[in-house]
Amino acid sequence: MEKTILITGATSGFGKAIAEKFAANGWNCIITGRRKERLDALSTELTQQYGVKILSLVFDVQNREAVFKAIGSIPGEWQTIDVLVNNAGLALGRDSFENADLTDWETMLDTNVKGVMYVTKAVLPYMIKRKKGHIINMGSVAGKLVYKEGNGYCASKHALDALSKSMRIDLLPQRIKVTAIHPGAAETEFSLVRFKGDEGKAKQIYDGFTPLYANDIADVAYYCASLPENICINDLSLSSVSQADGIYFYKE
Ligand code: NDP
Ligand code: 8X3
Repeated sequence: MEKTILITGATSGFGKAIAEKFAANGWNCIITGRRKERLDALSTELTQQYGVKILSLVFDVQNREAVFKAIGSIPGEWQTIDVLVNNAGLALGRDSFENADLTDWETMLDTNVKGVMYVTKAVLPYMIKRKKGHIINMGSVAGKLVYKEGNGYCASKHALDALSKSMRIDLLPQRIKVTAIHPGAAETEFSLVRFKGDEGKAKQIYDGFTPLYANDIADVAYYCASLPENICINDLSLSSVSQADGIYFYKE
């Protein structure tokens, strides 16, 4: 039977790798993000390479109306969403609390927390109708432990951790699985975004150790989504072998 996954933030990093992994295994994918040209390129790649069906939706997860409009307009044959991956997210800045930028804080909370609330609320009616579904939220080590100058980002991922727990409890009667994946440092465009295009600063984050890569996260997400109906991985933390948690690294 055909399966469908909806992935937010599929234009880069984890989201793109997750789309590639699931498409390679025959899943139809609803890919979303703000950068249409990247979604178009990914759609072509996945259709040509794997012969699966792709639906692209361009919207900003911060925009409540846009989220409900885009997801509410998904055609009938696409509404049987088996897996939703709430992956779109970002960090902005790495400054001490008194110097951190208020707009950066707002953007992180609007994207990483409210964005997940909007998208999940919009997708849930499709899952509840079938009493079936799996929500995978992309948390972080920053949602488990607060590190120096992590303020707004750590707060957003801690909030997401609480949201994942809340969804898991409230959705029990609906038979909907909720998995929170908490990766450590992974080399994607994440640090380039965090340091606002400063390539030197972004690269430094991954100096001296082998980080995780987007494919690693895609493999883990695929594993979580491939387990038998009766099993749910609730909470999964992973990191490079050189990272113990959000604070301790072994760099050479
Ligand atoms: P990337 O920057 O490579 O990808 C981020 C994705 O999120 C892009 O596709 C981007 O798409 C999308 N996105 C960001 N803001 C919005 C928005 N407002 N509306 C819609 N889409 C948005 O980073 P990663 O792949 O590394 O990050 C993915 C997730 O994983 C994030 O939630 C991040 O916090 C988390 N994470 C990352 C880790 C890392 O070290 N890389 C570790 C732990 C967690 P577009 O710009 O086209 O809209
Ligand atoms: C991204 C990993 O260590 O920058 O969530 O918070 S970290």
